[in-house]
Amino acid sequence: MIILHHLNNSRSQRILWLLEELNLEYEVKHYQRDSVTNLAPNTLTLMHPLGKSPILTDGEITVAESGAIIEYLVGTYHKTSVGQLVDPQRGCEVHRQYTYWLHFSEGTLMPPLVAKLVLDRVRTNAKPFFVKAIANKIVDKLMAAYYGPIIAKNMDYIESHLAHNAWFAGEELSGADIQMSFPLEAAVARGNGKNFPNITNFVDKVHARPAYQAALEKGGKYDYV
Ligand SMILES: N[C@@H](CCC(=O)N[C@@H](CS)C(=O)NCC(=O)O)C(=O)O
Repeated sequence: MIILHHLNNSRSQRILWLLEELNLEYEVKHYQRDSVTNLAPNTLTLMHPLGKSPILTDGEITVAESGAIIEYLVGTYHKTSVGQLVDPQRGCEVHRQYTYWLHFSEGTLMPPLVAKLVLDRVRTNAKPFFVKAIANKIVDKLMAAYYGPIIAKNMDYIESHLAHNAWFAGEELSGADIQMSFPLEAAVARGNGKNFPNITNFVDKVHARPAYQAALEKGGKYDYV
């Protein structure tokens, strides 16, 4: 039996979506973030030493890392599934695009977004007021000189890719779209969609899919829809 170890409001939501697109039978084990630290509970480390979600178990097999989980599920179950998701075959441009975006999501797009999230928290939580003033100045400098331009460049790049492609690997839905969905829906939910109509359209298209809606029901409250 496939079990998804699912943390609320997390990257794990996209694995639920994939499980639904593949029409697989699975169980969800729910974990709640700490209300103060936002971290995962220690019980997740029983499944994998790093205790980060998503983690998938399939009988004796344990897989961590969203990209690895997507490759595992598509590689193991695509042949027998009845969904619309494609499994691009090696050696063609669609596969190269699939691999590129599968890695781009966590390798290039997420790190500066996570850094921004952490810096925003520093800004919010710095106390007392004179420390806050200094913290704000440092955060502003880091954002202006480094993370801000990187995030803008990444978003522009994605926006122009989606101007010419229905989905990330071309004309059909693939695991690359599953992997790209989380950072893009988080960006749109935080109000960054207005400058990126193609990204907004992608997120809307994802949210309209019956499999995505089914995944939402299984996952519980999710802040990025
Ligand atoms: N690159 C990993 C990142 C995993 C990750 O950082 N997950 C977050 C949820 S979005 C998490 O578990 N955070 C809670 C914590 O770090 O305690 C993946 O794509 O699976």
